[in-house]
Amino acid sequence: MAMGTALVYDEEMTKYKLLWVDPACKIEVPERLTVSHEALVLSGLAERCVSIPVREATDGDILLVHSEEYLEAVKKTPSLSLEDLMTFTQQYGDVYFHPNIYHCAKLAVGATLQLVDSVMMEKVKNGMALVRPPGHHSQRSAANGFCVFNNVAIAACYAKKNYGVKRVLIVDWDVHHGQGVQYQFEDDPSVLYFSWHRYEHQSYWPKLRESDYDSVGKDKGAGFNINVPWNKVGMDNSDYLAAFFHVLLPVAYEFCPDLVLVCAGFDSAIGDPEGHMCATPDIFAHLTHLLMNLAGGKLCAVLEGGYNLTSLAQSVCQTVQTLLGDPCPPPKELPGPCKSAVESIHCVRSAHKQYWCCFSHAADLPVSERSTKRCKAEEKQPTGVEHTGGGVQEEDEVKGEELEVVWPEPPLRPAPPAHTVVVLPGGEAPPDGCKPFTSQHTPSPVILNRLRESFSEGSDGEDTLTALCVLIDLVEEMERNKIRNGLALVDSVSTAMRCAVQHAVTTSLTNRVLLVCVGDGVVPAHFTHDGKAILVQISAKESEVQKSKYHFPVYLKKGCSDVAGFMQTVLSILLPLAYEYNPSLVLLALMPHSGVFHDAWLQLTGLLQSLAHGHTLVLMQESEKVFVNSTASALQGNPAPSLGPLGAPLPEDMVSLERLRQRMQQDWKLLQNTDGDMGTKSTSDEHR
Ligand code: FKS
Ligand code: ZN
Repeated sequence: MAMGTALVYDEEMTKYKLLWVDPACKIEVPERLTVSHEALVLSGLAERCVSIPVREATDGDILLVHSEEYLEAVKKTPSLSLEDLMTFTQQYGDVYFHPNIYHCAKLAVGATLQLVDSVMMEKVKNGMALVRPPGHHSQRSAANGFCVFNNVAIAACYAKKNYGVKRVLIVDWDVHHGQGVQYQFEDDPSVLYFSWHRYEHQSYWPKLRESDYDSVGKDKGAGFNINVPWNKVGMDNSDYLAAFFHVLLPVAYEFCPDLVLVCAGFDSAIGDPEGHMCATPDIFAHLTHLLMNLAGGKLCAVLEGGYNLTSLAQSVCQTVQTLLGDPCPPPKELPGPCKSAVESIHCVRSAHKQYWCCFSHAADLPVSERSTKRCKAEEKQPTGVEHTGGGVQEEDEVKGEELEVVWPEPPLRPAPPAHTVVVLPGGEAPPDGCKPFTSQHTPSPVILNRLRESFSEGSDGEDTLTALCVLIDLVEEMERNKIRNGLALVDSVSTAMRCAVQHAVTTSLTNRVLLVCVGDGVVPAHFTHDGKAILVQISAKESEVQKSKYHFPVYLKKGCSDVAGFMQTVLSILLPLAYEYNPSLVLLALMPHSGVFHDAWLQLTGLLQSLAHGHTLVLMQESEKVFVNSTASALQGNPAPSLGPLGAPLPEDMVSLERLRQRMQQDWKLLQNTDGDMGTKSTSDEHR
């Protein structure tokens, strides 16, 4: 399995800048790259990466996306006079040229392709390229929005051509719409493009009609272009996560990419003078992590925008640190998506329901909404707007100085000294990279007594007790951050789980336990009454009734053996719930004969690692031994294998999941994906 994280960077790409006065371009400065790189060096992250040299892209590389005429025109720019550079620049929107930009643009493409090569040849697992100029606005024959060549679009074509990659997912989390990427792959079903962007009903740059949610792609590519327009500024961590849980991730898993490319712009983070959004830099740890189990972990992040140098540098570090495998910082205070975000998410899901099984039961838009949206846009926008989006004059900034936004520095993300330990029945060798856990502490008499009372019935009482003491010690070592993950093979999952959760909720260190049970079996639900634990059980047992707002019995007709239904549950119910709950410990139980598809279980295990500082204790029944090695590998951060393109979940499962989601969304706001009163409310311009 490929290991390591690539970092592709060359200082040469700082050697061009704006040579004249242009308010639209003054934010795109060389320091964007130097501060990002310096932050990686100072934090010690750079030296943990595999440093990969850049190269110049060849004409052949560039021609994968751009026209010969355009390439020839850009080739001439190094020898133009200042005046001629200005004139050349004027034919495009919001971009500037410099005598050295052609060289840098070739390096930016080349850096991106070097990254793709390293990942595809399995020299590394994943990586990031820090580049200038950015790429996602540039088009076949046009520079636009600081972009000269479309780095990521070229990379997608290159990977298809050179490595036989069948499906590429491009995730554009930059705050601007990468219309250049959209145009390139509009009719191409082999490249799925997802972009969220500040839109404000088409009043924000590049002000394009085709950036709205109803541009879904054309011809064979219909359904493979996904736009999430943000119609208000101030979108925050909840809004971004909701878009991932309810739009991107279900589609991405259904699509099943062989490679994930990220247009990693950080102008979508707080403090950015362009984006005016409120998501904090640590959210990029989560966005990154949530993508890291797709495509067998093959993920290439390529810098696009980001203009607040502090926010940019922090966000770059969060991204790289996650690629390296350090535990994610728990995201605090997730109040759920704002009304406007829910409305956008609802619109996208409904526009795409005919293309993706995961949306087949998404609510339709009210008829009124479909038409008003279009009217709003058409009133504002006279016909004949240029495709490049550069034709419309920007309103001058009349506000004067921007208010300074402050936010706390992202927390450190220390990795515990031991990564993953195992408790196996006598004599079994631990899986690769895992230490056997040896109990060092004897529980206090109080705890021992409690254990005796609750667990030592039956003939092998003392043996059970000893085994449970080991488990308790393991939980405590995890709480003390001495150990990140544990895996225990036990003779009764139910008992072990009851014991571990009881201990965890009665010690002062752990205040919230997320219990995830895969398969049928009796599970202790009484811990969920006061919210100290939350229980999600995915099973084929219909009878379960919900006992509290902390109890989620998920019934699937074929139980966990239906991969599509299982993943739908994980992505759109379990993850949003888990993020909102923000557990300090995750207990993941594999019940006997759960029937869960091996790789789907590994996906679940991998995905849950972004919670609770990466602390997961997996309990499995001895009969499920075949899962030990692969589960240990997933706990160690190795990407889970791809599931293959997912089919449709059973319609009756979709209906019951939707019913559960609706019932719980009052208590759990991150479960919201449908605007109940869309089209019936009049004006509320507040963000919340
Ligand atoms: C000034 C208007 C500036 C141009 C915005 C370009 C954004 C570029 C970017 C990229 F990633 F390409 F760098 N309008 N008020 O951030 O999307
Ligand atoms: Zn941007």
